[in-house]
Amino acid sequence: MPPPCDRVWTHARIATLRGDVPVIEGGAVGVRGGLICYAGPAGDAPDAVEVIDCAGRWITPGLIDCHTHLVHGGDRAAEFEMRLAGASYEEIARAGGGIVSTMRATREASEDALVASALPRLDALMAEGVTTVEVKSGYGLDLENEAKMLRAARRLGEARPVSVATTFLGAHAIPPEFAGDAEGYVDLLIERVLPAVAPLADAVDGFCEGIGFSPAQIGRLFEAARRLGLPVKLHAEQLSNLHGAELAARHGALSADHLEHLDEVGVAAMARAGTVAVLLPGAFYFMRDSKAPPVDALRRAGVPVALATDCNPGTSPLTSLLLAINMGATLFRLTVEECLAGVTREAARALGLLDRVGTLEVGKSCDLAIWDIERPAELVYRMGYNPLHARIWRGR
Ligand code: DI6
Ligand code: FE
Repeated sequence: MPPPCDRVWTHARIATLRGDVPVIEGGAVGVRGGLICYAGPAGDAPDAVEVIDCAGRWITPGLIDCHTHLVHGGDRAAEFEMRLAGASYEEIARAGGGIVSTMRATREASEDALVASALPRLDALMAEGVTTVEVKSGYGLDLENEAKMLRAARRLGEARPVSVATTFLGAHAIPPEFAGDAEGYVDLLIERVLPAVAPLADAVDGFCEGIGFSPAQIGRLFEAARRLGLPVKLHAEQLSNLHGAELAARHGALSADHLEHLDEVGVAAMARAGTVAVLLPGAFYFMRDSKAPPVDALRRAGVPVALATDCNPGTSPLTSLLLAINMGATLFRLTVEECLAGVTREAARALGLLDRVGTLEVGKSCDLAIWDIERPAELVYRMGYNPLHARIWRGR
């Protein structure tokens, strides 16, 4: 007899997201010490101290939002109005708005204020079953304020029952004090900021774009990150094709994100390196983009595809991962299976956390979303409707 579980959820339909047994009808999930100790047919489930009858509901892994900028000061509603009146994102950025306007608001905010303003956004994600969220810095753009953002991000995980992965995005924009001297700013990041914030960051990211950083600058940053043992990821090919995805793949990146302008060479490089394509349909929608990422080419090459909100004040003020997957299906033509895998298994892979979360398998964290649905397609199909019945993080 196996030792009893702390708790078993039974009479459930289970989308395990495992390749071999994707769905278990009449299934059960058991937890012991916060980890899954059973996922299989209800009839064979071990005894448990507490048994919860799911009455036929679906259980999926807890959702994972693998690309967010949840922590930031202020908002950009006024810029949104300027864009409605015809200004472009790049025009606004070049005129001192854009990322730099959020930088000012973020520098002015205390760490406590950053935590307080991010919590409602986090709560909205969690209300839809999110159990792991990635949070980037990138609106501080100096040592003091990047560290403040990363500390605020880590504190979100103390304030709520959710796992937080932090990413250092110092190379998000060139701060005004380095105007015209991107190289000097990258030197500062490499020599001072990155070594100091490394203990607060789980990965390093950059914005490789005409209005951001060149591939050569990102390459220097990535070398420094890897010397410190930090994995890398990249905002690549969002507005133009600078071959950032290839660069990221060459550095063994966990993911390359956005990818609207990705070409076949970039796809092949990502496939070889096992770099996840993180697609961000909220930004595509909000920016009224017309060029969708090359989903067919990614599929053909076997590149894993994840989906995320990109929650940020400028290009994707989106706090619904369910709406993100609806957009992934409608705007990018992903299948229901791809959408669900994109916010569970592949999102875990994009964070380097697949050994701990993302599928329902013995030994992984017992992070569950329990849904009032008849079939998984409902999670993707509805817009602005939340069928979450219960959310379990580490077994409770
Ligand atoms: N790409 C994005 O979509 C966000 N950052 C990035 O590099 C936009 C961030 C912002 O406009 O505040
Ligand atoms: Fe982003």
